[in-house]
Amino acid sequence: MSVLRKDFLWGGAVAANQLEGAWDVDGKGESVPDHCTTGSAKTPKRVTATIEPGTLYPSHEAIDFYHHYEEDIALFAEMGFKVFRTSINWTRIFPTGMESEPNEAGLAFYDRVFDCCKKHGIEPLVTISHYELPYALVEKYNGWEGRELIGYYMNYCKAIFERYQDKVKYWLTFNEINAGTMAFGALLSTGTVKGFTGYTNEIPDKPQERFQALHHQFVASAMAVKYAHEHYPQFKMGNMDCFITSYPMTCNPDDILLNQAKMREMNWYCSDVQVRGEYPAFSKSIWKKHGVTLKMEPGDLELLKEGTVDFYTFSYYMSNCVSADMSKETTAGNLAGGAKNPYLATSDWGWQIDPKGLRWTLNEIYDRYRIPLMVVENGLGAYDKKEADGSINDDYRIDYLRAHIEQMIGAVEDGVDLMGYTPWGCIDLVSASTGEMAKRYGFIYVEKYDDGSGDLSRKKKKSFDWYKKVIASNGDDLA
Ligand code: BGP
Repeated sequence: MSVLRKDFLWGGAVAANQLEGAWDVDGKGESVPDHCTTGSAKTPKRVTATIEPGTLYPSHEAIDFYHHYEEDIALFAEMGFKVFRTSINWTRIFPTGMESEPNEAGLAFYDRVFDCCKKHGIEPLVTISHYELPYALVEKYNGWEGRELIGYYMNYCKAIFERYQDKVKYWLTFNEINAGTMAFGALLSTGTVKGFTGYTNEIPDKPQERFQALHHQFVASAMAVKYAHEHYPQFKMGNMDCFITSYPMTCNPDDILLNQAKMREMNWYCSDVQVRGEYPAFSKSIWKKHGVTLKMEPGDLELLKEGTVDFYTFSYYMSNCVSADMSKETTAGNLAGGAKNPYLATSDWGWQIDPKGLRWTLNEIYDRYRIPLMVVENGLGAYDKKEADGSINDDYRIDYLRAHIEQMIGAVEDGVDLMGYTPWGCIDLVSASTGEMAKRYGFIYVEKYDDGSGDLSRKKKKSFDWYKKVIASNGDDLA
């Protein structure tokens, strides 16, 4: 008998910019990903100041969910999804982020998407800002470094809360907000890349800007949560962190301390603010280490206290190790890599596969906060191969997901209150880190390739039927 809640939210997750396409349709403005070219596992993406003719920008067409959403949501329903995590593309609603009135055509698109979900009995879980900052805000304010963005974000929140109050109950204020604690986050998350063009691995790291931007995001998040609680008591508001699970490489106390510092900076710094409503005591040491001086306004700290989230969500793909010994072999990872763990295998992109780490992580988070948790991203990015008969036998993906679900169930047995599970990229989409299609996560294959070719047709992979069975049995049948 399943130990999971009867109303466990099984589903899948995507982000608007990675699947919608239609980047300039119906009044949509340009967002940061619209300025990022295709990359690969070996070649980083490039950021361009203007849209260069003849260059491929994967977000421009993506998998054209904009025109295929009915077919796609019907396939999700066929798998038995209870929830669909997607995001709203800010620039569909406010093309530059700075307009005073929302774009009706953009609002109408998400009406259609949410109505379609409802028709199939699927609950939307909406990320308000998922790496989709209006590019105009980067150019004018250096992204979230500008305090003005708090006001623009609130205009956006008010417009979508008002419009979708009867259609959406679950909201996440920012995707992987802790990306701002890492150099990588400057492009997609904080948007502190004004004037930058070139390869994404060349973006200069400016911790002062990142941490200031992050403070503005915390204030904006708290303001949105407070406003939602006051005006729409039916809403459930969540945070979203990219959980970077790390272990000390050895029992050398140097490794232990270093790992503690890393876990604090990358994981707990942001969620302590969003869940507990205050900067943790160790923040000062982080600011000191990076030479950061935060500018705060009167009332900011009170606001953080008043806008704490109702549930905690996170992405989990991999883990890594922390070593004081710089000579250790390193490994890749989403947002952050680390030292290689000799006990773990890696994905084709070098991310270490660690299902037990998910159980450990769920327990750590729940011990710390005691609010409901949800795993809103998890999955295996892989090169899928189409057989001669057209089938895609992604047993490696099934193995990955099965192992993680088993550990998730283990965590529930340990006492964790887990609301749901939405594996990443339930339909193939553009990779956030590399901008490629070749890194596939889906239960549904999409005929779209990195050279821009493909007729965009959809096809069920082997994992499609497997996941359907998992959902139908509420996690009992993982065979
Ligand atoms: C997370 C992002 C997603 C997603 C995922 C997988 O960091 O929230 O947007 O893309 O990682 O990463 P990638 O697409 O780089 O494989």
